[in-house]
Amino acid sequence: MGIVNVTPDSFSDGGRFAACDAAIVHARRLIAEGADILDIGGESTRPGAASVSEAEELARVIPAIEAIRAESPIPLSIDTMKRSVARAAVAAGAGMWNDVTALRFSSDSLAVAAELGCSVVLMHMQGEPATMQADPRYGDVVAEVAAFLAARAAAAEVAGMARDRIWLDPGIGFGKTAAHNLALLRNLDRIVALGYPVALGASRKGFILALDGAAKDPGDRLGASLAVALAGARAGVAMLRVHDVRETVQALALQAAIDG
Ligand code: HH2
Repeated sequence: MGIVNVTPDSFSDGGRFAACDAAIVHARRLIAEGADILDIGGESTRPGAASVSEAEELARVIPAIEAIRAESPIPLSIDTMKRSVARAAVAAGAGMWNDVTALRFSSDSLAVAAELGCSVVLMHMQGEPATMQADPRYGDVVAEVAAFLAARAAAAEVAGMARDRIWLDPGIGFGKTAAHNLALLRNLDRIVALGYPVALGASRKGFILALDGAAKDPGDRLGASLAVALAGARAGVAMLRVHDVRETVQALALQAAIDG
């Protein structure tokens, strides 16, 4: 899964159109590099990130989804907490709703996802993006994340979602210390054992700094991101959410060739 962010604030002098244009160019590149699916997001969930209004988020992601859909059949995912954005994105051609709140943001998110009939990614997060990294605590992080994901998957099935459309994600970096993230990465098989396809997003994330203090620039975290991708694939993770598609595809191909 290649990451496409449509966030105008990340471009020094760009407006909405510039961000959409840049997102389409970026999407073309990720498709050429071998992405199987693109995750389109219009709101950063970075620790401390400001939230974005519904109108603004729609204005960012829908034109990008329509433009990519017009030129490529690649599966698309919408990365949003908002059911209205998910609804519009599915109408524009997205087939997956990736929700970092595991469909808890609105009381009827589960029902909307069931109605849309799309695939969903249910991710674990402790707290909220603005404050989640302040002081994350767990008794047993792996057991608690697994129990949360199992409960959300069960709730999704009760709401009417087909089991094979439900993906689980341990939420690396979402209300977790570096030690919590490493414990989850060491025990991915326990998330896989829940019986749903598992997605993993660790690409360029901040916990890598705990192992390489010099990697202050996220673009400097490729080696660690590839290490996590390979470990995830070995543990049975079915979808890797990454920035560096070509390098990840290459690393996975080599691992598969070695494994025979
Ligand atoms: N991480 C981010 C956003 N969405 N979705 C899933 N399923 N899993 C993740 O780990 C995940 C996610 C992180 O978002 P952000 O910090 O905004 O940066 P970027 O989108 O560039 O990764």
